[in-house]
Amino acid sequence: MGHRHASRRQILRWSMAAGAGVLAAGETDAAASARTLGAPLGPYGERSPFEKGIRFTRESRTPETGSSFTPIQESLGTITPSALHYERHHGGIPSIDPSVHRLVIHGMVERPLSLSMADIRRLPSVTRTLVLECGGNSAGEWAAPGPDVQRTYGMVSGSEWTGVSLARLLEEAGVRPGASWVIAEGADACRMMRSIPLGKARQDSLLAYGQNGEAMRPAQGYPLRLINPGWEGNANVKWLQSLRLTDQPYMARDETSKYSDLMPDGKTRIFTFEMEAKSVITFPSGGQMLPGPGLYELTGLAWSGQGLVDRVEVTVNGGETWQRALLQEPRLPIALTRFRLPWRFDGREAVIASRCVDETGYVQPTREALIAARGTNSIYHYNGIKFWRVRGDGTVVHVGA
Ligand SMILES: Nc1nc2c(c(=O)[nH]1)N[C@H]1C(S)=C(S)[C@@H](COP(=O)(O)O)O[C@H]1N2
Ligand SMILES: [Mo]
Repeated sequence: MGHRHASRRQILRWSMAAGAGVLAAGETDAAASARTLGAPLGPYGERSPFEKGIRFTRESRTPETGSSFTPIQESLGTITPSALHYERHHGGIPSIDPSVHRLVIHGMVERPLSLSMADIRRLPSVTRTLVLECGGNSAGEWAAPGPDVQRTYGMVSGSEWTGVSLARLLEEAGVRPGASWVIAEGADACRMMRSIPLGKARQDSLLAYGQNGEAMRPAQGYPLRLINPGWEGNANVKWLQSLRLTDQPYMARDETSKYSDLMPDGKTRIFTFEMEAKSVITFPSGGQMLPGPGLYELTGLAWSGQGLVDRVEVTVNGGETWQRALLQEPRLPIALTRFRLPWRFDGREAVIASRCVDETGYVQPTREALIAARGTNSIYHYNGIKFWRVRGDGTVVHVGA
């Protein structure tokens, strides 16, 4: 699996040959026009009006319940701007005043607690950069590969979360012997609930109030949400108002009829919390267009709910051979990991894909392997390899189109 990386100088030489990057007569005059006085300062930042990337919102029966997808085809680096974080709500976004919000910790505990946001913010804080992915991300791929990366793989985002360790609060409350589950409940209209094994809660669960350097956005769970690193989005209960210690799971809607997988033998897999390794090429990807032959940087995102991305392998010949992509450092466990590979498009059709291998040795499967293992009844937990076809004219479509 030998691989060579084109040097920066080679890339420059290539783009120069194609006519890009060459200073044209008159260009220096154009730069001078920027000397006129610019816009005044503002109290809260906006992006450039030239930037157009937006979330795609899937039609649903009511506008309050639904999903939106991050434009990962335009993402740079590994952090998703809060304004473009994907959203998934089952009962709309509640408006919660943090000065009256409380979190209760009760059930099988020695000392039930009722905490204000001020109480929570006084505790020692923890900050972690993590990926969050809906268990239903890429659901459509089970039936047929979809046309673009935003709608097929866009229910994934990366943020820096700040909050307090749940383990610490559980110590404070004193877990009674025999307790083995924590039932988390949201304050939204549907009172979304999930049962979390006590082991996870004691290991690395966070009660987050910060996202990307400021208070988290209302859509992400303001003022408080549960973050279970590496676990399907649904287990990260937003607008968190209650944690109840029990000796059995609640068997809530979202852990029985939803976010479970009906297997070929008619049995259902439930409580499959951990998201397995996954990756996708975001450039070039479906719907994009390469202006012509030449050297490009092929890039995408990889992640694993089980820890670090160990490597990402890329094929440009439909899976015949694979080569290692460069991984952006620092790599963080359970976080979006950017991969890059210089690639020369020679004007002939190329079928490209990426596959992620995580630190446990788990290899992202092909769609065929996934279907062979899980059948075709599944909706959730799709992490198959995604192939794009770069046509000779530079247009990019999904394989299957
Ligand atoms: N209270 C509450 N928590 C919730 C949900 C919800 O509807 N209500 N949706 C869940 C689902 S299905 C996902 S994928 C994530 C989405 O988080 P995000 O909207 O911040 O991306 O939140 C989870 N937590
Ligand atoms: Mo979800």
